[in-house]
Amino acid sequence: MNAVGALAGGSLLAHTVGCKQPAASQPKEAALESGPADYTLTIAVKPVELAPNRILSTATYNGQFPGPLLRFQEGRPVTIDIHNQTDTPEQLHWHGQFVSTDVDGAAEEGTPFIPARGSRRIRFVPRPAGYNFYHSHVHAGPNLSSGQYTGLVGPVYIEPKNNRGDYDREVFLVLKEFEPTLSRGGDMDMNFLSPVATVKDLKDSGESAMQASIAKGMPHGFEVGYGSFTINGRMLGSGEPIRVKPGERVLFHVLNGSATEIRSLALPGHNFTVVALDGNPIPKPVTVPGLWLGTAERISALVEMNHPGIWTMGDMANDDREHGMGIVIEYAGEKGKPRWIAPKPFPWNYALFGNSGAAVPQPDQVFDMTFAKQNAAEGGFNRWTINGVAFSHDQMQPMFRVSQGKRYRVRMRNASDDIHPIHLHRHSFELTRVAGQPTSGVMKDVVMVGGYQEMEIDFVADNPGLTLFHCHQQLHMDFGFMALFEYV
Ligand SMILES: [Cu+2]
Repeated sequence: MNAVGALAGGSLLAHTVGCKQPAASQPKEAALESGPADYTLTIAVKPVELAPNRILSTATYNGQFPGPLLRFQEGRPVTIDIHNQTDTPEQLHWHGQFVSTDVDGAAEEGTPFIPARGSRRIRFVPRPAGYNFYHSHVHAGPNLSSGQYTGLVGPVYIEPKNNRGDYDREVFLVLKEFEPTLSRGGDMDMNFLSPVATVKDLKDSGESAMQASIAKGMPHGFEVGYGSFTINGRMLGSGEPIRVKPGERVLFHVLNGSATEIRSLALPGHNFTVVALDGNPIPKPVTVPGLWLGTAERISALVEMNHPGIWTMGDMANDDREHGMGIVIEYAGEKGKPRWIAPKPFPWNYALFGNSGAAVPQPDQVFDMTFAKQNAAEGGFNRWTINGVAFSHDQMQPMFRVSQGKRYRVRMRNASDDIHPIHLHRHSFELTRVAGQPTSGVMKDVVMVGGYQEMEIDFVADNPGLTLFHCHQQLHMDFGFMALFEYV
């Protein structure tokens, strides 16, 4: 396979990326108006082959899923042409990067749309280093052919200026489902987060709201389920295996590109040594038996290939893995069918990756946020609120005010039983308290807040402009779970 980098098992990349390396000596401001772009991304509906005879039609970047792996150099400006060949305006969000509101790709912050049948050229300085991604950031609402339900997701790797790390090769993995459908599904049992402590008043208010809604005869709000599951756009067994040699040290860059789902990943007989979360190096590497990723989270983890065989690396949820969420790891010289062995359940605690009990600077101000669900309140969909307010796309009123240079703490309280992968645009935040447990040193841009739990994160207001804060679960963000910070 003639692929750029090592997007294992995926479709061909090299000839569709349309990139050229910008010369280091290129004048910094010359390229915006004229001349070729460094990269071109074309949004168009195309057929995508998930498995033999399993071909579906969805919006893609450059006719492929995932979109091309874009490798940027930290601090070196890039010019990108984005063409939209669909009939609906698009937003392309540079998730995890410290860019300006003009290019971030969020209409709520004021980024111009890429017009239907139109184009936009943008330029920005990629940073910070690490594994990020780009994706559609439009309001899909009930339309499961829009937003991140489509194939509009692609990986970005921003090379650090120095310190390449100790590994033999890199493999990029994009986890994503297709064929979404609505259901009145019940709650998914998701007991992997640790600590497990819930907060009584959050639980009481969430449960009484739910009971009141059911007593009024309301059904459960809609949930989204999927018909097919893929890693790098191929269902388990349909793509190229990842071919390894004993003793190799492989650095996996894993992205949960799902619109709505939490994913896990395990490789029988192997451990993962996590080195970065959401692209940011953690204080020290930590070895775990498997990975958990909320929507939009990324993990970079080293695996030492020291257990020869043919293995399925896949989601720990049997049903999802059997419907495609996996990829085969094939050691040189080994033969046979891929084997799957479930790992023992293990707790996933973000504080494991941080400095225990270490002090963090006092914030200049604390924002309290309570998240709540109004069951089936909006045309059968759950409506979501922050401090009692559902975000309105008609008004786009900022809810919180910050001043440049100050440090803020967001104390999040989840009065619902769902796990929410909470995302802050254009900034990173530091985890300071996870379900009551103090921590420091873990920098992220998405974090899962457990059902009826609390989480505290700190960020420094260092990138002026409207800043979007939202749950990254598309069904939640589209039905109210958003807020804007404004710099004053
Ligand atoms: Cu959510």
